[in-house]
Amino acid sequence: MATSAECVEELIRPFRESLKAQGFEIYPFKVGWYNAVVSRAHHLSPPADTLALVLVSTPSMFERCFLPFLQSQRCAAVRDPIDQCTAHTVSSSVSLCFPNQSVDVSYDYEMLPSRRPKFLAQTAAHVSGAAYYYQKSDILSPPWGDKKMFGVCIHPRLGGWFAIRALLLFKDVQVGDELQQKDPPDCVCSQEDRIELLERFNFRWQDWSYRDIVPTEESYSPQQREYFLTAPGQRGALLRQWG
Ligand code: GSH
Repeated sequence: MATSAECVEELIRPFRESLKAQGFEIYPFKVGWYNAVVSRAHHLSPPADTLALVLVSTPSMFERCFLPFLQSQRCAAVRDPIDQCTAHTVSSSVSLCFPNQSVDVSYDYEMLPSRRPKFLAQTAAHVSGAAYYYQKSDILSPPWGDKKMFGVCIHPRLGGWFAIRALLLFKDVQVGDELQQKDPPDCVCSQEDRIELLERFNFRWQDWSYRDIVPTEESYSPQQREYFLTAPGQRGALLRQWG
């Protein structure tokens, strides 16, 4: 099925709204935009015009979706509760909103047999316009010599207070030229700020200061901070303490 940009928006609107109410955002893009910037080994296999969506969790996901999900599990010990909550939410919304579409979902926590991630989350976020992926190559004279520096995505409204959760491929939906690629907002524009961002992310990521490199509309609540600052093995005990 060939689809125009308005049709894409129409097609995904109910899904966008359902996920927004649960603290997630979606951003559409075409497989070809992603494949143009990754090595062949990371290529997604559908044709270039295939519709894809990247899913990100916003700060309110924790209160709107995760805590209610835990309640619904009636205290059953859930392994990987964050991942399970995301998978449960996405698969329910996909079946509800796209009952007749073939939608292939890859999650951020899934690996291929080669141990490669199923998709490069930060690249998907960048090409979709969701969040700018700042890398060492964005610095004109990097002060770190040959040192490997990991890149990081910054969202224009959420800074670093979000997470990239999934990639959805709509194998039967081909999009025409009406869907135009837009650069993500370049919210960390100066060289000094980009250097500061990569240094905070690579040398002090645990203090989370990289997340506040730009002013944000929302950030994680104290309860959510406590949860994510607790080692995954200790989170069960924390949840029991919260009752
Ligand atoms: N696999 C565990 C679970 O499913 O509960 C851990 C999940 C987890 O803590 N994921 C991190 C996360 O959501 C990495 S994406 N962090 C939120 C953040 O860093 O903003």
